[in-house]
Amino acid sequence: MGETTHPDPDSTARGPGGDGNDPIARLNSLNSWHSDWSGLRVAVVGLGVTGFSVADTLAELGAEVLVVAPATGTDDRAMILEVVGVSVVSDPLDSIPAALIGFAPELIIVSPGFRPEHPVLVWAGEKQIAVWGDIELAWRVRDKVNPAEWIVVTGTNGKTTTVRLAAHLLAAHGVRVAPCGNIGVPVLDAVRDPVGFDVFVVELSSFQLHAMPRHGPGAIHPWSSAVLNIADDHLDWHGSRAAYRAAKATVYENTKVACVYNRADVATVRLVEEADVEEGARAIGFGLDVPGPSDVGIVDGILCDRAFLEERRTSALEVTTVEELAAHGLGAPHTVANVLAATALARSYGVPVAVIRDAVTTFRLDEHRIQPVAQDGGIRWVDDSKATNPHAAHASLRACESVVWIVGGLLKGVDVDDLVREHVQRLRAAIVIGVDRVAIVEAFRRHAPGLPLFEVSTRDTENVMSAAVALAAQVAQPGDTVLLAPAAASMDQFIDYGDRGRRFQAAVLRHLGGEANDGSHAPASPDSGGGS
Ligand code: UMA
Repeated sequence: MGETTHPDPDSTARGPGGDGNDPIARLNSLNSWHSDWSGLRVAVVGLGVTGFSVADTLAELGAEVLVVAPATGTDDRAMILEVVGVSVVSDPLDSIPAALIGFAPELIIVSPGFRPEHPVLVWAGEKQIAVWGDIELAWRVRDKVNPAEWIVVTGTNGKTTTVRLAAHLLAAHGVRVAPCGNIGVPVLDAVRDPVGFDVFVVELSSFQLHAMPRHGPGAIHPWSSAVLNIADDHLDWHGSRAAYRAAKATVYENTKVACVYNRADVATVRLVEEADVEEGARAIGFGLDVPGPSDVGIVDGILCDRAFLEERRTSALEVTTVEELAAHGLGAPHTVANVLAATALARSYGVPVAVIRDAVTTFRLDEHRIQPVAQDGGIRWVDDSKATNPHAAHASLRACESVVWIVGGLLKGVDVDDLVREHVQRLRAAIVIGVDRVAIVEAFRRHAPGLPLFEVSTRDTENVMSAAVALAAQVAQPGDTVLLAPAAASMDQFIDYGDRGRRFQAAVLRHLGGEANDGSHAPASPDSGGGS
């Protein structure tokens, strides 16, 4: 995926644009908004946020577009696209839709959620049809208004915070900046914004990175790039840890100015060392420890830049203090690390430290990211629904002393054993939700056999959180934190992590307002790993 390959002679019988030219050459020539995209037959697979932006863009470019996606039904997206001349075929995509075969696409653009072994992508490989992701298309057409520089960010955790922070710091310096990508705003929407931007700060997921080529006209050349950390996540999608890491590595390729890595995470150091970058690009380390030359870090509670100054061998620039960050809700260690990474990215684009010092005081963290919900009777209720993998849950558990932990969801092939073992001492009780409960309950059975353990077995989205909150309220004691940090994805029972967090918050507020629980829970029996 992500590379242009030789099209099947049958599937290109009509030839690109009907003129019989070499299809590879034509795709390679499509490296500008102003290239000739007319008549190019493109199939767009998936019609979520990404598929819509891709199909709409291609229609505007004059391509012939077919969208294939499951259950487009009453979706407004399909109706809007049909108005602009896009054909939309609703199909479960368990096999190859006849409409797709008949369309004989010259190019397929796939949404990030589709796994490489999806039948449509396997078929494309067999037919040697080129497959791109939306990021590749966005890069090629980035010059619609004016070609913004790209600052790209990936990592297992902290991406969205760091992207928003970096954009906030750049904006404070008067840079016209758009945060986009996996953050929820397709890059193509930013590219087509008539205002035009100087910089895009692009959050890239491992799915998007997997689809990106490292060389050729579709390969991005970022101004700066960052990998914040690498821990196990999405292993079911990628098939292996090595494949997940390899996808993340793509982010550093062809960087022009600064490759930002995490000194505390050796995997990110290795990725920088292995990257092919442009002449003059520098490696910049960030971390909570004392910075060396070419690093940002902390000395005696002061965040320092020792990277972007001439005299970096002998001196450092003071950015802000940990105390100041804590006063503005940014004091958790992983958030400080995100501030340092965002600082490095902003400094690479010339934002002065004085601007950064002021700007961090006006930044607010996203909802559902270690968000305090309520405090009542000495018990804190905290929503970290954004903790969708063990690495993120570890960061929030470590910030609490005594925890009633609401955990579970869709594990995505990731092991929670180490996480449970590491935090068992700080747990008052655990409440396990979601479809993948067995692996979690077994981890508790192994590492915390005496811990009060409850399972919420209801599959009813409306009741999961009220049941979990009612159980937590029964066991929590003054001084405890009731922490929703699922270490798992939300899509088994909720629309997304935001939905999961909102339902948790609503259940907490309802409970504290005195509503009774609905009784759809049960303590785990000894057989299912339950404690007392
Ligand atoms: N679909 C299928 N079969 C599949 C996969 C998807 O039918 O095998 C369907 C989906 O039901 C959906 C459509 O195809 O109707 C497109 O789905 P998609 O999953 O590719 O999602 P988009 O709506 O296009 O959103 C994507 C990102 N989603 C994923 O990567 C799963 C969004 O990231 C991103 O904000 C958006 O593009 C814009 O770039 C979300 C996410 O969960 C927040 N990302 C993961 C993460 O951060 O861990 C990677």
